[in-house]
Amino acid sequence: MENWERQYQVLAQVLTDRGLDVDAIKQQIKSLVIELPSWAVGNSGTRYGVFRQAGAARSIWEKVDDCAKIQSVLGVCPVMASHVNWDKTDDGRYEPVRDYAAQRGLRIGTVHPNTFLGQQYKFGSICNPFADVREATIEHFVDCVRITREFGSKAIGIWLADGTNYPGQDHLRSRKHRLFDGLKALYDAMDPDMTLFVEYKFFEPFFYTTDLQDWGMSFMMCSRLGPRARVLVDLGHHASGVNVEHIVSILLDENKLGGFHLNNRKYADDDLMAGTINPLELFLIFDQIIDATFDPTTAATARAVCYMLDQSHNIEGSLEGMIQSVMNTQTAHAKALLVDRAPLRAAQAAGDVILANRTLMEAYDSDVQPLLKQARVEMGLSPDPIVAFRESGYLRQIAAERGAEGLGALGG
Ligand code: RM4
Ligand code: MN
Ligand code: MN
Repeated sequence: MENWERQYQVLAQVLTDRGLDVDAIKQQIKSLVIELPSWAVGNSGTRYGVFRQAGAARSIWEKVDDCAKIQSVLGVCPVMASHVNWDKTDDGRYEPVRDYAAQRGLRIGTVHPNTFLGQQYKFGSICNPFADVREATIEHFVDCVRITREFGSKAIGIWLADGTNYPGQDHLRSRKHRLFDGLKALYDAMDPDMTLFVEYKFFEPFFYTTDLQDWGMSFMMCSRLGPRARVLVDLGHHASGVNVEHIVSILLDENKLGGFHLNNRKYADDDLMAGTINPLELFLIFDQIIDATFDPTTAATARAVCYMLDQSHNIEGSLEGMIQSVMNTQTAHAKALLVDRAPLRAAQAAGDVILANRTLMEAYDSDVQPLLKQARVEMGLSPDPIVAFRESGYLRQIAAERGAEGLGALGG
């Protein structure tokens, strides 16, 4: 028996003694699906440069292959999120991508329109002062609805790069009206069973104003659009010190939380691996979500939350970076499943600050790795997906097939 198996048995007994249903917890671990972003495989970089990776995906087919490989070691990522401009065939088609993904055991998840690559977007897309740019953007939106259908997906995730750089550059209230009109055009073009995720970000690529700058703006737009519009929280899109789990709790309570772009930040939109810089924050976010699953007024929203990675792997291998991020997310989720909620509520109601905080932190301090390993083994997987990935020799194989340019010390 492996060491972790013994640890699992002890943990399972402790949890059972506490009145928790260990099988139900494992079931929740197994069913937390995380979408893999097609745009995170392959080479990515910063504005200063790109460190090339051996065997980096060169085509949409290779991106699908890489996501399928990641899924084969994780088992909870059968979905690839898409950025429309980068995920089509050379002749501009999407169905072959969907079909190829299906052959590899993947479906296409959230479809992301692109309103930031193009000369026309200098002053924004739907908030642009020029009507022709706004109209062309709406045409792109309508096309994205068609693409979403062709992909067999039911979700569109919109992030707008719209903003201004200088005071006085544009009329801010007019931009707000243009923003709503553009989003409404997209919302109205969607099929009745499609959901729109509206993402916000406080700055970048513009620096004076950003039209969808915070959760309040996103929430306001979604509320006015209707029930199929929900807020998407990208963990890297807040200023330092912002309490993201508090935002999450409010959005859950309003039944307006749609999904996440998982990553981690130290300073700005750093797109680092999820759970690396601030694992406590990720745990506290999941704590809010799990807590909401026990409340009948928020349970459906909490259960329907869509999780995606949105990262940029600059120095770590992109495939290992994605695997590690999913594992870190699973760790935070599993810890949140262990929170002893009845004593926590009792301590809160009694104003016992110390006991309340201790009760929450007890879950955070628990070692959930044996539980995660057991859940993976029950799914027919290796207990450690990074080890399984390394042992598979996949990096060596793609480096040989696709070219070994830039192969580093850890290249496979
Ligand atoms: C943005 C935002 C979007 C992503 C683009 C590439 O900062 O996070 O979700 O699609 O970057
Ligand atoms: Mn994002
Ligand atoms: Mn971002």
